[in-house]
Amino acid sequence: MPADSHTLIFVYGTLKRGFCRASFLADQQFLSNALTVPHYTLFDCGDYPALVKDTIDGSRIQGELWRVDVQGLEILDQVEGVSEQLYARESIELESPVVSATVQAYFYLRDVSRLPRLGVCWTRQT
Ligand code: PCA
Repeated sequence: MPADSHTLIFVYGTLKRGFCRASFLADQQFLSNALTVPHYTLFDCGDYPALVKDTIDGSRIQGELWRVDVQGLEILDQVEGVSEQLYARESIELESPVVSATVQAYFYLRDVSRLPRLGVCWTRQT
């Protein structure tokens, strides 16, 4: 990947503006508020939310769309525990805004069977 390339990231939890990990996006570009297609579910991990794919019983999840550079993406992957397999950064489908490029989000990899389901928008202040 060339050093000047960027990735579109949908954030839905602690990375959103005003929440506890927002500072990790301070040098990146906020594009807009965003809404996924209705194929995802949010679960409550306590201090942060867990997004999983759910094409049967999913919802439209609210979040934000950001344009992140290579260095920023490395930091986000660390913060979100990608190497510990807490989250994996994978493609997500948005309903709005309509973007032709691939958008990625952090999907939760651990067991959600005992976690409470959240609504369509995570708003916990920490
Ligand atoms: N941080 C990432 C994934 C879950 C979380 O709390 C985000 O805001 O998208």
